[in-house]
Amino acid sequence: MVEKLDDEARAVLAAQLPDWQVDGEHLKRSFRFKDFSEAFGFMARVALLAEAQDHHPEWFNVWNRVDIALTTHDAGGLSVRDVKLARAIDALI
Ligand code: H2B
Repeated sequence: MVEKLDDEARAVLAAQLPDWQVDGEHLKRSFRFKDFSEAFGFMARVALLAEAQDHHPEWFNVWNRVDIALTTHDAGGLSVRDVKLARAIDALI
């Protein structure tokens, strides 16, 4: 069972993941693309990462916009799995 991040680990998230916002028990980032095709292609690549990590985003798409919120349902909050997936998503951009 994965553990929630402790206060010390949460305190360094902003420095570790400067493009993500910590919002309660979620890590959030919004992406804008040229059009729907680019946005959906990105989502497909994220989906493959998510499957490989067995860790899945909460997300919302409208045309060229993709909003991603990461949390660990099994832990009831943020865990290292969210940090790992956020880093992998950043590496796609
Ligand atoms: N994704 C997220 N975001 N949190 C989880 O706790 C989680 C998941 N658990 N994907 C995984 C799948 C779990 O349900 C399966 C059984 O491994």
